Amino acid sequence: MPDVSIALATAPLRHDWSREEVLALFALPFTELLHRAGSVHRECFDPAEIQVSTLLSVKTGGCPEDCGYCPQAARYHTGVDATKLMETGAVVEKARQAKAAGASRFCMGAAWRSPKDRDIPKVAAMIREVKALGLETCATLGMLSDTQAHALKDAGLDYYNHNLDTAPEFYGEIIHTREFQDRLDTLSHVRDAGMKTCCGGIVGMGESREQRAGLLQTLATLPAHPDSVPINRLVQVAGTPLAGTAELDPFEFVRTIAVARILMPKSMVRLSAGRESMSDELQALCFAAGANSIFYGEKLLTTGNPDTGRDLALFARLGLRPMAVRVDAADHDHAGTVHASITDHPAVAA
Ligand code: SAM
Ligand code: DTB
Ligand code: SF4
Repeated sequence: MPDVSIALATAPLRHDWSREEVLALFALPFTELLHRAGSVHRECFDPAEIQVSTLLSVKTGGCPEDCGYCPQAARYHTGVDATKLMETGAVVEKARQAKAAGASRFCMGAAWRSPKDRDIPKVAAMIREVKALGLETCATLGMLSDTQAHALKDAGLDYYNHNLDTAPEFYGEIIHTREFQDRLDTLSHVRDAGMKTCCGGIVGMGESREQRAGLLQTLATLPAHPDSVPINRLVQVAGTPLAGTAELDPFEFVRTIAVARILMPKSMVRLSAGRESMSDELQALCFAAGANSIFYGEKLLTTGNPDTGRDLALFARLGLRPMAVRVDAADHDHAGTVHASITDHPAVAA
């Protein structure tokens, strides 16, 4: 196994990928693409390690936005009831359970267009207490102002998730209540505040390969590669405009993961929403293509995820193990691995 810290210091990062280059990667013979992605993966990471994050919806439903995929938009009849922001104590208890189950990062999600300033102290209290458990903290709360981003950073927030969701030229077919540029602005506030970015998108929304390439090209040409890149496969929820969309070819999904890995070698590429309906074999192909992170726990925000027993059994069958908390970031100083709590999780140590 290569010395990860040396490999991280030497592997080149590019921020100038052209659409043609990205499409040429997509067009490679499948096995050649996997070989290249697997080689890049090995240069930067131990391919047997998977970063494990657990999600909690701290404020569910009732969202004023119109994202065509989302069960939490108030305007669609999806059966998701709107709730208030959870109490801090209840969130911390969920975080404790996630840690005990083997997660190293805890991500708190809210169905907001953007947080109100009065919400920030409440979310800050959650972040402080979750971090005090020894977990990495992540939040996804919608658009952030510069001041809000700094307040969350001061509370100890490590990562902020804000997705581009799709290519700039397809975006207007999916979301009408905020602009693509608004997303770029939030990401810039997050970076300027000194937090790590978690930014990816959704595939299987009826976009073309060119548009999948456009999403990845945009991610890989941001001022800094996102530290985590969630690749979600659309979870089709009855009542949303995208329910009934033709399923994406699973091999095309694997290609998307592989191209993301090649373009952003040092980022955590997360096999995100959509795993519940994937076979173990498809997930294994995604890991072989360079995915090295998952959401872990029975629920995403409002929809299902594989139960932890299935994931731990899959890890065991594939010889994978959870990654320890890392001091890392795609374009930041790579200080190597800080071994924390979970590599020896009893369920996978054998
Ligand atoms: N409201 C905030 C926002 O939109 O940024 C945070 C929560 S929102 C649910 C986070 C992300 O979840 C979205 O950007 C989208 O990428 C993903 N997502 C939502 N519904 C999904 C679905 N049905 N299938 C796949 N991904 C989904
Ligand atoms: C991300 O890219 N995917 C996660 C997380 N970031 C917040 C959310 C997936 C949500 C899937 C639909 C649901 O469970 O409501
Ligand atoms: Fe609201 Fe976020 Fe869902 Fe869009 S993705 S409707 S902003 S919760």
